[in-house]
Formats: sequence, C-alpha cells, structure tokens
Amino acid sequence: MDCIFCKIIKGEIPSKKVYEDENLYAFYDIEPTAPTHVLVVPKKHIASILDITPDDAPLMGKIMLGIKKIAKQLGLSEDGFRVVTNTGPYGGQTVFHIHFHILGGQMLGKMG
Ligand code: D5M
Repeated sequence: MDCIFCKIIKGEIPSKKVYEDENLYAFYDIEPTAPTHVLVVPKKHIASILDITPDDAPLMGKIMLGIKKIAKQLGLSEDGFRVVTNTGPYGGQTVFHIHFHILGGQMLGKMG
C-alpha cells in the first residue's frame, strides 16, 4: 500500500521516533505548528475517523492511553496540550492514515 505513514512505521522512510509499542508508533511532525508537535498513529492502516469500525474500539482506547503516556514522556502533562485529528478535506487531512497530533509547549490559540 502506498501510504507514507505505513512506510514510516515499517522504517522504510526515516522518522524521529518518540514512542513505539505493538499497536502504536509516534514521531515528530516534519512541519511542526507548535514547539512540541508529535503524531501518534496506529500501526493498523485506518484511513480516517470515518473508517473506524466497532472492532477498532479497543485500539482507539489504546491510542488514548498511549497519548497520555507519550504526553507525560514529552513533559507536557503539567501545562497541558492539545490532541487533534483532522478528517477529510474540510478538516484539512493530508495523510490518509489516521493520526493524532499532540501539540504543546506553548499556550495555544482557539481553534476555528
Ligand atoms: O497531518 C499530516 C501531518 O503529517 C502534517 O502535519 C505533516 C506530517 N508529515 C507528513 N509527512 C511526514 C513525514 N515524512 N514525517 C513526519 N511528519 C510528516 P494532516 O492532519 O493529515 O494534515
């Protein structure tokens, strides 16, 4: 499959890895929009939120627990951070492998 995040997970494209376990891979965003900007992706290829099935519910929980662990690892848990999943064209999604942006390291503005 021609998916850039699948290639990153497999190590075929280099990335700055932050965290990995059997289900998740996290790495620094190549185009950061905050002082700390990390992407958390499931190793399973799911294109977007619209493609999640009921079978993926346990995985979604593991992603949230992973985000908590990674945010702590990055030193973001005290001041807080933002988690964003862009979906489809209006959401600004550019990579169609579901991913969760962790944004932190400064006071973030309101979203619109
Ligand atoms: O977010 C897709 C994000 O993926 C965007 O912020 C850039 C980032 N990106 C794209 N290619 C790479 C590589 N090779 N390494 C790290 N980060 C990357 P979206 O929500 O789909 O717009």
